[in-house]
Amino acid sequence: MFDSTSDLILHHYASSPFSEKVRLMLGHKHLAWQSVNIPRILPKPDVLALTGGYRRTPFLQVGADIFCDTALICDVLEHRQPTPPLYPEHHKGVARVLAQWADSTLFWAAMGHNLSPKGAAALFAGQPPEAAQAFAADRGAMRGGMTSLRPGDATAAYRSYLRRLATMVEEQPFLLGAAPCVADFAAYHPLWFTRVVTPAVAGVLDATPQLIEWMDRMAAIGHGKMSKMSASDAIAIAIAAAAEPAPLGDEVFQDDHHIPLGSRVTVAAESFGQEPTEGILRAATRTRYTLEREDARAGRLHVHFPRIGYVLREVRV
Ligand SMILES: N[C@@H](CCC(=O)N[C@@H](CS)C(=O)NCC(=O)O)C(=O)O
Repeated sequence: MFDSTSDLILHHYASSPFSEKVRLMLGHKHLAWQSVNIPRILPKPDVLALTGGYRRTPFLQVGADIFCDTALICDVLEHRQPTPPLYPEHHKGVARVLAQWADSTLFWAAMGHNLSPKGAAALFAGQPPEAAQAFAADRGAMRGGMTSLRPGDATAAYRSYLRRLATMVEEQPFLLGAAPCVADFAAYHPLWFTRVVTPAVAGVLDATPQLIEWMDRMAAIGHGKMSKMSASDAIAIAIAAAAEPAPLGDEVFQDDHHIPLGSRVTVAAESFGQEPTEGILRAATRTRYTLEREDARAGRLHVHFPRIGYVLREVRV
């Protein structure tokens, strides 16, 4: 059922909710993958050697191709292994819209609750106070000018969202039907963080037992076949001559910014970790940007970003 080896390399860490989303999708598709453990906070020199600036977690590496953001990783996995699908035949639009809501609105309400003083204290219990301070400083800097929900408001919203999700699994095993789809993986990971990473505040789930049963069904999917890899081996794979970036498809160039292919550009997240990646714009399809960059340690790479949620700018020299 599983390949014994795989060129899919996921750079992630155990307690990262967005990484749990991808780990479960790899399991859903019965894929084998290599696991590179990355730091939770900056500095992340090995990450930046591959991404060129993007510091969020996780990202997927295939040879010299780097895929940033889990929404793009979903598309890459679907292309690689179409069955079982992430985008159900008759509900593609609603599945993507629900997933986007879960990855943003639901996620931030859940994290506001999870990292409330009680949750955060439990998370860092037994660690020196500097660990909690360093984490808070790192995430504070990532947030920049973003407005954050206050803990009580986050918990109130989270409870409402949990009830809404619960009604969706009253009469069917997964959010949109008999099988899990991209919306289930996106809605699951913030709740997984509550239940598994910050159990001190998991009482919020008790009011919706049918959602706990859905979470058990999601957890049972597993993580596929994972083997460990070091960051230096992943970088060596990127520089290996055989790992030139994959040829770009002949998808149509969609120019929404009046920036021609071949221009020097940056791409950065709209919010939360806006460190830019700079390179030459090699593709801008309907859904993604591809930048070519040369790294002193990792060689010539293609770094791919989704359009949605990212800012493309021309670098004027
Ligand atoms: N939209 C991004 C969000 C990724 C994200 O926010 N990840 C969190 C961890 S789960 C993060 O990057 N935290 C800071 C870090 O790991 O450096 C995605 O879908 O990949």
